[in-house]
Amino acid sequence: MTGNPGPAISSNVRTEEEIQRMRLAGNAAAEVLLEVQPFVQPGVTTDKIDQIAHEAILERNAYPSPLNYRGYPKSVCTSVNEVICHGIPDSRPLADGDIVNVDVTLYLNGVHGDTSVMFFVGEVDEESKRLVLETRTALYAGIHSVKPGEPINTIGRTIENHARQHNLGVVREFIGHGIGTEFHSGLQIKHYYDPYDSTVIVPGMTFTIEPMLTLGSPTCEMWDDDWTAVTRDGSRTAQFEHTVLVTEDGVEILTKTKDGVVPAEQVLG
Ligand code: EYL
Ligand code: CO
Repeated sequence: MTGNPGPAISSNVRTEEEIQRMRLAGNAAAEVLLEVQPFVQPGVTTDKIDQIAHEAILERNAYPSPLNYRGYPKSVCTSVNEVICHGIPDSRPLADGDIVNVDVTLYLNGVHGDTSVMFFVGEVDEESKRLVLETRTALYAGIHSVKPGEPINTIGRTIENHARQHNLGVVREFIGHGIGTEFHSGLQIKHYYDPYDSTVIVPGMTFTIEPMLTLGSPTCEMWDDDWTAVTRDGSRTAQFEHTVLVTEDGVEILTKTKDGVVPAEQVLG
């Protein structure tokens, strides 16, 4: 006996009862994105998108997790073009050719579900489409690399390899996170390869994977509001996010509807 308690992995593992509640929270978050989709059009403000999502969340007897979280003022994040993440909804109307991420996290029956997708606003240029579609493919490659017994850095290695093959940058400053009864629990999910992160993937873990890829340099800059992260070079950036559960032999996406509709797969065809 050494008295060493070993790495704290048990707190990252959910009970079957928590997992069942997380499926319901994930279902609801996915439904909210599908409800927002028809409103994402040229001329619509991101405040309007926030309002639609806020109402859809309350209708499901849930609470929008970001609202008042560390002082965040809105219910969702809306990140347009060069905004990497945590864009705050405002009165600017979306313009033809914009790309926008809508990030929904809700708290239902004691647990959180967190998911985001990109939407095309009107007609989008080919380079932006490529960025968005390859970012989605990178998320799925990362998800499908999840296997119990493997080190958690497999996820970031897979995502970074995909990005490199397509000449896209990977943002390093924002990472996926453990999620459950807390919005952010201990686990860190990097979207690039960290050789020193040898945490082992265990059945029952729940976390987000939410890669942000860039057409130009992935170097970040923060706006004076201290929330909005943008690319320093102003290049466009894209993000998709799912909440996932590690199963005995792989992974289950929690942020899909009861009928198995996955917004990230549906919204862009
Ligand atoms: C709130 C608080 C600075 C969100 C996520 C909203 C943002 C910036 C202070 C993660 C962390 C959403 O959805 C998220 N991850 O997928 N903070 C978040 N805030 C916020
Ligand atoms: Co999120």
